[in-house]
Amino acid sequence: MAGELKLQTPSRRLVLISNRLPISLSRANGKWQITSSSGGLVTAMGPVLRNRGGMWIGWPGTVDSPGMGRLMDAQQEKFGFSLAPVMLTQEEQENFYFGFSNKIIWPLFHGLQSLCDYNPAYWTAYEVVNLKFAHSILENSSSDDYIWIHDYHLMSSAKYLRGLGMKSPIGFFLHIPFPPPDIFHKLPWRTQILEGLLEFDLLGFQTSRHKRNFMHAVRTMLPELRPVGKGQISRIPLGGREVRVGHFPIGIDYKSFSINAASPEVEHQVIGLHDAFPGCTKILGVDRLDYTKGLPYKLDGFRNALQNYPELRRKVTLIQVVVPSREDIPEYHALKAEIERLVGQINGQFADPGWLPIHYTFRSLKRDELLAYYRACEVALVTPLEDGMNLVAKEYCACSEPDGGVLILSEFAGAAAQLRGSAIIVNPYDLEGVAAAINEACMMDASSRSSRMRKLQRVIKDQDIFWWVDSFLQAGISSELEDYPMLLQARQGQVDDSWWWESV
Ligand code: ADQ
Repeated sequence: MAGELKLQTPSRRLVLISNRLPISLSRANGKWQITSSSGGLVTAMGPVLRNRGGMWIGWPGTVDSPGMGRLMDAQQEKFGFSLAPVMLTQEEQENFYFGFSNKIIWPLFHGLQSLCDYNPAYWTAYEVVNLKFAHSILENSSSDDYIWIHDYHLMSSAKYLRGLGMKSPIGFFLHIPFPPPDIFHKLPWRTQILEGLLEFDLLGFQTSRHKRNFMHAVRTMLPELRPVGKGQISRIPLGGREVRVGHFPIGIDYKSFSINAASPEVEHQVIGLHDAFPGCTKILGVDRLDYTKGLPYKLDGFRNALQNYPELRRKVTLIQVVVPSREDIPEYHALKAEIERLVGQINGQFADPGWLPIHYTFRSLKRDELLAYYRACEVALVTPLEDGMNLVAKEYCACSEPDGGVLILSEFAGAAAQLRGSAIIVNPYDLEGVAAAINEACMMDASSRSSRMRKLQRVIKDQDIFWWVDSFLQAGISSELEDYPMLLQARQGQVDDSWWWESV
């Protein structure tokens, strides 16, 4: 079946749909301000779509719409692909985005059920907005395009696209975990969500664990269906069609990270960081402000390391960067306050003249600055409580010095499935275990460090973002990488994507 599709449509245009466009608009003093959006999806897909051409459909971050069309057109040349805004009202944003997406699906799918607020108004808004997106996709695409919808905000969109008559194949990738059935079953709208997902032609998950959870939900809730296949791709026959279900671990643009991290501009900042923390092993944490990232546990684990291994005192510094995110949600304010309380407490408990245990930063970093942190820090501490993948872990390895940093990684990050052989794997809730891992990382000899890091880099380099896109599209429309010359060029380093990190 996939082969037939390839013959019919060898190089379809890619139409990518996500809740947010890769830029955010806001208005200050009557003037539009345009900034690039942050987050894993933008980092991953920006270069891909730019290299390949096509369209990105999503919300532009504002409810204000006069002149929007002109603004989008003006950005097109800069981006190398077109942007189509889906306008949402303030109320839709409240109930669909802050409500259903971020107060129900986000915590539930990360296994944090106690944080869910099952307000029925949120579900109504979710459906209304998914229908709105379906209309926009239909208006902005043709039957030759490959429609690739991203993430948990848009799980009902295929259902509405089918209702509006769309026949083309539609792919969907879930960037966050899919939970086990006992957690998924808590969702009052579980049947609608599951049936909505089965309207896509290809469903992609980050890991085999998340895929297995989904298949388990299908088997328990829809026992009449008979899925086949247990490998990377399973198939669910459904009347006259089938849904393919696979796991596709998202990668990074390895080459771009490793080349840029070794550039003179970054090197200059790396020297500055080494000078700023003389004689200290620098342990890096970079996390979006989010309760799934496990920041309070991480800080407690670090405190335990200083308590249990006194020889680490004055010899290590935790550089913790927290990137502002979802600041309009009250839980995130409380989390920020909790993090700052813990940082103050630990610094108060252990600081000595000339040594501060935790160097805490709460802001978005410029790209060079982020790369310099990745490059300069001898250890990375990545301990989410649950995470679809976690790109920071991969970016850290790509930027690491050739003689190697050490990655400490939560077993609940999707990245652990690929990196467990050479990272130090921890249970983020196990504070003694995290402390022991910090000690192990700081004490590791140079040859183990570099051999582990070389292995990590090999996996991340082989399974990079282009490999990921290619794997997904091959499964979706059976296209070869050669069908997409720009992708090939990007892999060969012929396309410059440094633009991506600059504010536009
Ligand atoms: P996130 O949870 O947003 O996304 P994550 O994997 O943690 O993504 O990556 C964060 C991204 O933000 C990284 O690419 C990083 O470079 C970038 N970033 C970090 N600091 C920044 C800064 N100061 N300014 C701008 N950007 C910064 C979701 C899922 C993840 C999954 C990704 C991709 O929750 O599990 O890995 O999608 O699928």
